[in-house]
Amino acid sequence: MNRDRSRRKLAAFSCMMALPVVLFSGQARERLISSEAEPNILLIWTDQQIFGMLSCEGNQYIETVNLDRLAKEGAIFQNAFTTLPSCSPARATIVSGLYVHNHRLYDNINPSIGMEGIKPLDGFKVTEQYLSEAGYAVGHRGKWHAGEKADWGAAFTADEDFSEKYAPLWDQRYKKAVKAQYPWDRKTRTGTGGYTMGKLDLPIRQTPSWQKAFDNGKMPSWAVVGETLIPAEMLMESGVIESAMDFIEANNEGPWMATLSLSPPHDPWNVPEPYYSEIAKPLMDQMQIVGNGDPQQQRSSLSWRTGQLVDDRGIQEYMAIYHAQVYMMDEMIGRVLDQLDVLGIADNTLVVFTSDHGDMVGMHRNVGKINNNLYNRLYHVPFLVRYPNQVSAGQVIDEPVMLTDVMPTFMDYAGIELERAVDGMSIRPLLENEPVEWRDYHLLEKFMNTTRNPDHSVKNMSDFYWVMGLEDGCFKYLCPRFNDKDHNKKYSPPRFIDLKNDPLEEDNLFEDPDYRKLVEQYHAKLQRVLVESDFEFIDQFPEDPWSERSK
Ligand SMILES: [Ca+2]
Repeated sequence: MNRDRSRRKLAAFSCMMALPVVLFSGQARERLISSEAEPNILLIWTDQQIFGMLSCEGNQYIETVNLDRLAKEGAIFQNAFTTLPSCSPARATIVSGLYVHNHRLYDNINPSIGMEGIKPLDGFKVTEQYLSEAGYAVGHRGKWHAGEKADWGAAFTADEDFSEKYAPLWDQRYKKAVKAQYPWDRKTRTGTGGYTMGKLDLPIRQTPSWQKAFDNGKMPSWAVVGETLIPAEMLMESGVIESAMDFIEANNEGPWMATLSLSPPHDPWNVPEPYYSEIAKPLMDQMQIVGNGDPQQQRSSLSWRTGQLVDDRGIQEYMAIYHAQVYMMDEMIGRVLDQLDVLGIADNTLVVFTSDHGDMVGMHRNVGKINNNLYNRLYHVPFLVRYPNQVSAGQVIDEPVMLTDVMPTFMDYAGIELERAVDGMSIRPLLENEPVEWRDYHLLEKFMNTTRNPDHSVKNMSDFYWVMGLEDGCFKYLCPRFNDKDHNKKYSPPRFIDLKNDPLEEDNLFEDPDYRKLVEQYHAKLQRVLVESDFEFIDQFPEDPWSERSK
């Protein structure tokens, strides 16, 4: 691939301490007012996919030819981050353009504790609603996980468009068929032939290390690794793909927006044949476990404790299956990209590929995403953009973008004016090499033990705590709110990491006197970013990074 690195004249990640990065000063953007027709918009997201899994991102183990094609014909972003590594908060950010602390869906939806999805209150609007009102046909296929479709009126028309559930209609048909074909014992969750039913009721023949750990009885129900017996064409993802293709064909006249929401490489980690034998199995011997994080730092984290239940081979098995899932998704996504070509609409379709957040993929022997140290691996996601009509091919873009930027970018290209300011910025100037003042950091967020009252205030303040952070590719600072519960302090201490010299984030420099000045600077900058973005708990933000905090 011939990537044009020279176009980015100023490094986005100027290691900070710096003033806000001004890439170029303020020429007008008349050129961006285009007479082109509104583009179709295809948003593709997988669930829990880290940056670096695609071959265009440097992965040596698998060839992801379809997504590589997007990068080759468009732009690849090297520094795209989610702001919070959980499904519902991240997805609400994608569709709203807001930081989690502003859309306030702090954690995964859980109505039983009052954690409800985003709602169209107080002028709060999402991408799909704006586009629908502007005359777009809007279809969402697969898991949404950010709220209830009924709350959003006519923005989504078909029953399976926009639901809390994964893909309701397909899901019912699918589960019925699976249960008929693979009877299993409810109590032991195993079936004849030794398969396990994972969280999604998939019959999965686990790999040897995972079966052994499962038999020991301590494994969380989501932690399943192996080969599914369901053929690829019967997987739910195939249903999502087919349904999206039907939607695109039916609305070929355009403009339309389709969201293709795919679950893998999420747990339960499994692939059917031929992916298991041809991709996953040969990779198991090759997978390298990186990082040997201090157990003291790791033991509060479920993903580390889960990793302790299997041997090294088990970690390799999980990493290999994760790769095979990415490979399988690439093939499925390729069908939709091919359809755009067949229909002759690829040039006028803006395609964005990303993921809601990352996964530890074996780093420090962690399995999954639940780690209190908030490693970059949980935040750094793939981000590809292709729009042949207006975005030149083969670009590699280093500026730090966040999932907050997706929504304002779509609005920019669709020519829609926002009714209310959002935290994200349109990446269009980056894509079209136009002057723009750009940020030089990622904001990192995490909220724990939080539920909301109907007025959106936080319940149970004594258990509630947050971690806010900044990273800029050089250093990373995590600042937790302490409260009177000791365990919070123990679980999520402040962290200061030298990312250039310690990419595995093993050495916490927060207490190191040599870094005192830098910590102060990052602390001040984080405070400024939070003030500017109306952080509602700013009164809990410590004046001094090292002070004891109990508010
Ligand atoms: Ca997720």
